[in-house]
Amino acid sequence: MSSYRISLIRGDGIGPEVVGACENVLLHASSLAGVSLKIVEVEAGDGCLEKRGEALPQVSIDIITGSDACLKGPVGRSAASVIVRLRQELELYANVRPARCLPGVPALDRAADFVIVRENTEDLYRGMEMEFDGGVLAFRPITKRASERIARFAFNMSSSRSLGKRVVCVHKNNVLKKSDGLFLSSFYGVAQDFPGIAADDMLVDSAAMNIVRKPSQFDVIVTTNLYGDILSDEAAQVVGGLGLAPSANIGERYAIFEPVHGSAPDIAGTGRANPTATMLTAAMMLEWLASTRGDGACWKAANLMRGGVDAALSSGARTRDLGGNMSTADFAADVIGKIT
Ligand code: GGG
Repeated sequence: MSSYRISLIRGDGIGPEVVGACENVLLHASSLAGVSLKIVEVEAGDGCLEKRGEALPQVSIDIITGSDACLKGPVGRSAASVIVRLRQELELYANVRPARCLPGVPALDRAADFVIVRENTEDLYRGMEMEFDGGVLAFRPITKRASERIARFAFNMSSSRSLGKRVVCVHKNNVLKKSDGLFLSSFYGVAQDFPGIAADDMLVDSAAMNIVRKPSQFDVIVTTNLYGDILSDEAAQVVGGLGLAPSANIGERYAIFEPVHGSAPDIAGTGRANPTATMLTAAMMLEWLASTRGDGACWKAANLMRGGVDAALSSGARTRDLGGNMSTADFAADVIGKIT
């Protein structure tokens, strides 16, 4: 039986509920597939800040880097001190956010099936802001190295997918001539190495419109950090909502998996949160373990998790965000019942 250490950040707000529900499904599917997971708790986020005076203590980073993968729930007001810092410190340069329809869940376009690949280490998210002349200056670093690295990741992702074989670079180079100009020219440079994949580009405002107008035209979108953050919420809504949207932060050595949604403090503790996004996120984690470790049992566990979610949704199981009345825990129990 293969065995992995999974570091687990439960997060704030609805985090502990969705992560707890997901954990039960993850452990069930993994043990059926012959994968043993040792869960190691990691303190991070608003609760940790209150208790220890820092949102991300060094000991938490050490546990994450000492584990095989990290599963993270949403963090509240300290998100920048936790996930944005982890992305930069661990060089988790690719943020992968798939938008895929799920059985029986209404979507704007059922043919939509695309992935947003967001550069995760640069842009305004470097947090380089300073007071200046009674106002504020914000710096937006964009480098050739990071732009080429994320473009290569996006082309490789497109070549691994069965659909589309098209990568669209999203930018705003008609206004941000130097920064987005460099991102775009780096993209077309890398495109030369992938002659079998169509390379195209789109202004970010036009992309925002086209994701709603005709999402099925997209296979892989590659973009900078802030545009990717915004467009991925829009993409999630196109295929059913934020309660269903998973994501992965991938680097050369480490990877952290988290739902796209935030900590939703308004519904925390009510049992109303949809744990599907976290479950699909855990399935992405198992797939990453499968591909980086060459472990077929992890593929099996990932497929069991996805199959359980699909079967539960197909049979009409629904949390409140999707018009049903199931609680977070009841939905998880339903998914577990479907995994045999
Ligand atoms: N709108 C969804 C949400 O609140 N996501 C959490 C978030 O903003 N995380 C920071 C990030 O993804 O960069």
